[in-house]
Amino acid sequence: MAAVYVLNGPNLNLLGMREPETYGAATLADVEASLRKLCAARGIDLAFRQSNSEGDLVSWIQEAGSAGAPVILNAGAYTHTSIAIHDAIRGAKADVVEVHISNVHAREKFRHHSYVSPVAKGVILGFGVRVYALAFEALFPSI
Ligand code: CA2
Repeated sequence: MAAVYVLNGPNLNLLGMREPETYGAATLADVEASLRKLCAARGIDLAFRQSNSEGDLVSWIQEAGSAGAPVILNAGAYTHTSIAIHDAIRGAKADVVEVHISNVHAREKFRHHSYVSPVAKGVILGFGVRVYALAFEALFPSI
């Protein structure tokens, strides 16, 4: 069975609980539920995870690579700091779609650089939590 990993980094467990003006009202559980529907309709296995720890994200990227499964990755603030995540993506050779809920380029300068983008297959950002479904469609086109 085809599989997809959806990996979420630090503080994304707070989605829908704070800063709705930046991140919207949907919770991470809402995002997971909508992706579970998309995956069920297509017979795709979903590994949906969140961690505040960089090492967990590195291990899960390696796991996806070993399974030959693509990754939808919102690495949160580690996007802007983590050479370890960059190296994990490069080493795993998994297709990674980088997503961000907010338009990071319209925000603080420190959010403009991504260590993920150079090793990602593509980047989708700024459309709220819809970026997850858009990334799914990019990986598993239905039209
Ligand atoms: O826009 C995105 O998806 C981000 O990856 C979110 C990260 C941020 O560090 C990136 O620059 C852009 C932060 C996630 C924190 O999420 C919160 C949600 C609600 C309340 C507080 C934080």
